[in-house]
Amino acid sequence: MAEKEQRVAIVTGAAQGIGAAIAEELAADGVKVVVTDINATGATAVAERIGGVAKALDVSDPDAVAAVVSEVVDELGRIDILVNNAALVPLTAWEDITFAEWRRVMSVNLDGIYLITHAVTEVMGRAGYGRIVNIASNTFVAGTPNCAHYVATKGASIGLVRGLAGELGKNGITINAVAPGIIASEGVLNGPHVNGFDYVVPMQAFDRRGLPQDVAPAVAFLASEKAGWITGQTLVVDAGHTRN
Ligand code: NAD
Ligand code: 4PL
Repeated sequence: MAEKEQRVAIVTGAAQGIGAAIAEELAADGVKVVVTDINATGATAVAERIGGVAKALDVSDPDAVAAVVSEVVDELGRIDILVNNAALVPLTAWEDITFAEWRRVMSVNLDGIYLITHAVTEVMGRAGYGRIVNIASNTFVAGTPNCAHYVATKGASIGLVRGLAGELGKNGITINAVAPGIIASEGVLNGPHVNGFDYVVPMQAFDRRGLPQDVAPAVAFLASEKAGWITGQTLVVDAGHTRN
């Protein structure tokens, strides 16, 4: 990577919550952030706040992913960082996980990661440099109930990190996962997972709810120049809720 040129990041699902905090943290580090989300209005608001670029993007749509990645290359010339953050965060008992519900979650949380990672690694491979961070979840460590499909996708995102690190390393690309515990994002605060704090906070080392801003610095570190000797790893960011 040439020195002093502004790095470019794509963050998916960055209109709110953890993704927005990651976009903000990367921008504070001097990175040009492409704020992508299926919610175009929300993405635009975040991009305006942080001096980034907004792109409407449903990560489960193959044509849309291809179009956005090629637009970013045309407009900004490079992609140094990809943060795979977009996900559905459901709370659904196993008996209610129909095949349609299973596929809905797989298509965003897993197919979405495949599609954009496959497109972006081609660009990064040509440059001989890249940083990829998958936002997993400590539900894969804790075995959190009533979201088995979600937990399966988060385990798979860690599996992809482990399975891909060796191949990507040949092209100067690192790929790691960050696994947060329960976080007071807009999605969690406005949904059924909000009840989880009563159970989880007492298991944490720190007696308060985790915030999106508690997760973002770990992501920014793994996306930085300084993390060049770290790949294939998972960093759990959950106030000590789980310990592995
Ligand atoms: P959130 O629901 O607040 O925000 C998710 C964002 O993703 C939204 O802006 C939404 O519009 C977007 N999105 C949904 N479907 C999309 C699609 N098909 N294409 C593009 N964007 C899409 O979620 P959050 O709590 O901030 O979670 C962000 C990430 O962190 C997810 O990967 C989630 O699994 C992970 N995570 C969250 C928690 C938590 O407790 N909040 C804990 C661990 C991991
Ligand atoms: C511990 O990833 O890690 C609720 C919702 N509780 O999405 C998560 C915990 C949730 C989590 C998660």
